[in-house]
Amino acid sequence: MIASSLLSALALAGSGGLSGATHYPVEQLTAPAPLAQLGIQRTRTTVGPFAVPAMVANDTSDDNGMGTFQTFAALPCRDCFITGFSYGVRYVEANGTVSADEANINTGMYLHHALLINLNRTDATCPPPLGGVQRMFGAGNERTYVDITNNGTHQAGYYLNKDDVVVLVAEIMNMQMGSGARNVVVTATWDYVAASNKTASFASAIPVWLDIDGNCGSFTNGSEVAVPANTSVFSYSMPVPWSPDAAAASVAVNTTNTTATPKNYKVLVAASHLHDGALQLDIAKNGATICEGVATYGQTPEYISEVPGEDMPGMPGMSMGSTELTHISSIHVCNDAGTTSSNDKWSVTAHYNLTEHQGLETVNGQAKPIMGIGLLFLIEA
Ligand SMILES: [Cu+2]
Repeated sequence: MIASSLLSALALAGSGGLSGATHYPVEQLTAPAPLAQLGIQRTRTTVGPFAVPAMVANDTSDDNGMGTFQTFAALPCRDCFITGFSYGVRYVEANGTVSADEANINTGMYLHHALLINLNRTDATCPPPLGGVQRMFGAGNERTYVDITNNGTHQAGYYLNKDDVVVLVAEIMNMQMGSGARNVVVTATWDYVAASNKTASFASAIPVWLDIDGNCGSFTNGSEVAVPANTSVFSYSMPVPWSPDAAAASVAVNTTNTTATPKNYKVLVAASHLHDGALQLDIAKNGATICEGVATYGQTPEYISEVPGEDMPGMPGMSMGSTELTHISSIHVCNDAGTTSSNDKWSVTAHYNLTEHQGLETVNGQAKPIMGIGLLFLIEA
């Protein structure tokens, strides 16, 4: 709920009230060979510290333990193409250094979601005024790596202008009760290539947000949808499908060609964001599923939390032994998801089963709102 008001403020008033978090030194990483052969480099940027408040025992709100942060994003380059992206979260240790390991749910830190917003671009699915800024990339605790090139088989990326202003909005939850705020940083691993790169020529990719909460859901409700009261098994679809003709405006910004109205696109990537309790997100074109964003739980120990058992009779605080709770650790990403044209109708449907996979709950056991978001990257065909 907090993030939506921040997003709409960004859309309507710009970046005036933004705080400037520290941008830590950029780390050079090694891009895999198929990417490096195209001239693509890989770096990791780090922004923070952000103090995430602890959960409070008697706070039954959805936002108990939630910290919402917005700051200027640390960008890897200018006049360049971002070809791959993923988020991470790390702790800031007592001595001020950043932890080598990820901060994740096994140690009580949960990346609800993080978004990059380009203030100089318009959104493909949400019209202005709210969509007068562009949702550029987003993910949640699944920390999906999106590779627009599909391991070097496509020469395409998100073009970052010399003067684009990009804002990071992060919602991070501290699942530890009453332990005081913990400082974390948000990391971003970027694959990128300079526009002047001579090894290959890159096409400009358009991000497209498909949301069960509607085209402007991020701005109006933070894309959060309430869980139905009477069932734990349910599916939600986008209220109104989206057609690609609206994407023409975004293309024009990148190409300076303001008259052309492109009709055909390649869908290079289809990624998904879901909350715990989800089975999958179906991304559909004209009613036919193009990509099944299947959620997988607890693949590594970082994605498994310990839930304290019931108190022993007469011994408050002494639990009967904990149980393990698995959380979404990856969501399937579809590369090369076909083509699309102006008349196609795109939609997403999120399938949840809170009996099979426990969702996020408030301290008094109420189901928290869920999400279902598809993120496409298109290029002109
Ligand atoms: Cu989310």
